[in-house]
Amino acid sequence: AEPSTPAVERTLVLVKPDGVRRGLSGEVLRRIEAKGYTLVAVELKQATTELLAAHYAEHEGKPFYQPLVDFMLSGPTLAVVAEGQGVIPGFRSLAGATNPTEAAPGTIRGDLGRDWGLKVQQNLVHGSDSTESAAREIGLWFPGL
Ligand code: RTP
Ligand code: MG
Repeated sequence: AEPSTPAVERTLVLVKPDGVRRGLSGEVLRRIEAKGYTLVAVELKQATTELLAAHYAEHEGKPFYQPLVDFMLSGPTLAVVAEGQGVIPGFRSLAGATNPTEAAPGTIRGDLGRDWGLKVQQNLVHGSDSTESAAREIGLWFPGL
C-alpha cells in the first residue's frame, strides 16, 4: 500500500508583541512560507483581556498567567493562520522550545530570542499545539474564517 499523505491542516501562529516591536513579523512569515506552508490569513490586532482569557484559559491560575496576559496586552500581535500538511507540529518545530535560552539554533526562538531578564518568557511566537487547540484558537482570533 502507498504511504498515506498527511491531511492538510491549519494552525494559529501569533507573533507576540515582543516580536512585532522588534520588527520580526516579516521574518516569521518568511520562515513559514520558506518551509512550504501557505498563509491563509494575516492580521495585526490589539488583543483584549477577553480574547486572552479565552486563548490562555488552560493557564488560568498559574503563577505566570497575569504577567503573560499583561505582556500580551502591551502592544499589537500579528495573528496568522497557516495551512499545510502537518503544519501544527511543523510550526512547533520551527518555533523551538518555549524557553528561548534552551531553544535550538535554527528555530525562531533559538535564532532570534533570548532571556531578557523578565519574568514572563518573551518568546516571540505562539503556535497551536493540537488540532483541537488550532480550531478553537482560529475561531477566537479570526471569527468567521
Ligand atoms: P505557546 O503556547 O506560546 O506556543 O508556547 P508553548 O506552548 O511553548 O508554552 P505554554 O506552556 O503553552 O505557555 C504559554 C506561554 O506562557 C509563557 N510562559 N511563561 N514559567 C513561565 O514563566 C512561563 N511558562 C510559559 C510563555 O510565553 C509561553 O509561550
Ligand atoms: Mg502553548
